[in-house]
Amino acid sequence: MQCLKNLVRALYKPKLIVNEKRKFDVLNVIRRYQHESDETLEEYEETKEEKDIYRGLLQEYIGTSIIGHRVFVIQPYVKWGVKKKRNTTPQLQLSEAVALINTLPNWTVVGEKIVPLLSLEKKKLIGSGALETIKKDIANCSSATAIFVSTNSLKFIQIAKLQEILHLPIYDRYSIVINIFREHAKTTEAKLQVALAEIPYIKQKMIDFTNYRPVRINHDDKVKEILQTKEKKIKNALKKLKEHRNMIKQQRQSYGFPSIAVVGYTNAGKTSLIKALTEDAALQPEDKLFATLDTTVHQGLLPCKLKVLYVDTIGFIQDVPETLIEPFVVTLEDAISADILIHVFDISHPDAKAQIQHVQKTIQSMVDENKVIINVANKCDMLEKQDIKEILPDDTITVSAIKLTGIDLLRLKIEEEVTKSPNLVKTRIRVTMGSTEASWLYKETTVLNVEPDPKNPQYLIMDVFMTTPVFYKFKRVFNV
Ligand SMILES: Nc1nc2c(ncn2[C@@H]2O[C@H](COP(=O)(O)OP(=O)(O)OP(=O)(O)O)[C@@H](O)[C@H]2O)c(=O)[nH]1
Ligand SMILES: [Mg+2]
Repeated sequence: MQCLKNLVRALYKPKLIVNEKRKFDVLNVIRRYQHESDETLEEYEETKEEKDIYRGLLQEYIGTSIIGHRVFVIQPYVKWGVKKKRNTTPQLQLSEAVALINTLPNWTVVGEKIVPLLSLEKKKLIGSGALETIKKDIANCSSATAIFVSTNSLKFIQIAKLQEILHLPIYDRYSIVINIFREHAKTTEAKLQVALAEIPYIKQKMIDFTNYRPVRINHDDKVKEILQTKEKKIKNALKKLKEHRNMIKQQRQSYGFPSIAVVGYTNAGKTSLIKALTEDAALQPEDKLFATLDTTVHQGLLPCKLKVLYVDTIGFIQDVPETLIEPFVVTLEDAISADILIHVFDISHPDAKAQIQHVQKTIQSMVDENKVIINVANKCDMLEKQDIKEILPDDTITVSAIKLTGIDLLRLKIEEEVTKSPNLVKTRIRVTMGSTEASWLYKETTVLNVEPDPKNPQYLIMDVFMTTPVFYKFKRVFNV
């Protein structure tokens, strides 16, 4: 991925000497970046017939979350062989499956079962004996209305067979996560991304269905065409949003804020950490998976008075097909092109190791190897000191975003990394007191310290931070 180190990042001045006009402009840029999707809403057109047909497809293949369900959760796992997961346990996977269901309003878990399998490919997925037991378990639990098989994505034939035997609607991780996304998508961009993630699932299920019952193919060309067209329209609408976002991004960079993207597993505390770092009371962390779907930007101040932007991002999760997260990856890649990454993880989570590894593996392919990544172990307030164990990656900073433990240390670490950037100039400049040079430096750079020149009090010695392009601009403008 393109490294952005060579991009212009002009620095900003300290709080005491903020230029009011510019302050307004900068805040405006940030605000627009945060709400860009709403402002540039260009809904694609759809006829009533197209909408109705699509709604029917959604209902048929993904199901709806509105009325809620009483769910029996089945956690299958591969007992041995290459497909066996080695960095987690079926029990931990089941806990995540239950958390996914609990994230949906009006959905509750009424029963759960871990099922060992030899493979996830069988037509019925689960052997007849185990299915009989599950049938009894379901009958014994208080009136389940749906079954969640917590595996990546089931084939249509598997869904059909399980449905036939268990007489309840079947959901897989893809369809559950889509329902959560739909529930949490607030901006147009997030809504479009969710819609784009639905289509491959519906298409795949339609193909599976055709293969399953070749004689009864009833997916006419019209339905296929509607899906194709919808996909194209969504992609176009997203492209327009992306162009707009790029424009905002360039504006943001021309204001010269170093940016720090906060990434991590869902529910690790990304939003809480940004809230702690920026003291932005408006941020609302939630105990939900995928509470944040949109990339938002928040301004913070480092101890040296340098302003930085923290970028909040969508969380990662294991065991979901790539097509599900693909529409979000574009935005994520955009976000993590920030100058620095913070990888935050929930150190108190029993599955922390697998979660850390999953995030590391995913971001590895998105960033270049020189990217500075600060590892942050969050929720240390939930653990005894001696429990903070050997799973921590090197140089991890341990914090509690809620209790604010370690936050000052983290700010210093961020400052250390940001100021190391080859694109930043920290220098001492001697200017005449009250001169245009002095005002220019106040306006265009971060002034760290000012004192009268001991040799000649008519002069000021200014310690300033600025980006290389701003430094050259200063030289050019004042011919020094
Ligand atoms: N005890 C404790 N809880 C925390 C801490 N940080 C965050 N939490 C809680 O963890 C939950 C998730 O926090 P968020 O900040 O929303 O997590 P996130 O990573 O942004 O989650 P998504 O946006 O859903 O991916 C919330 O209930 C927070 O209150 C912490 O340091 N200690
Ligand atoms: Mg969040």
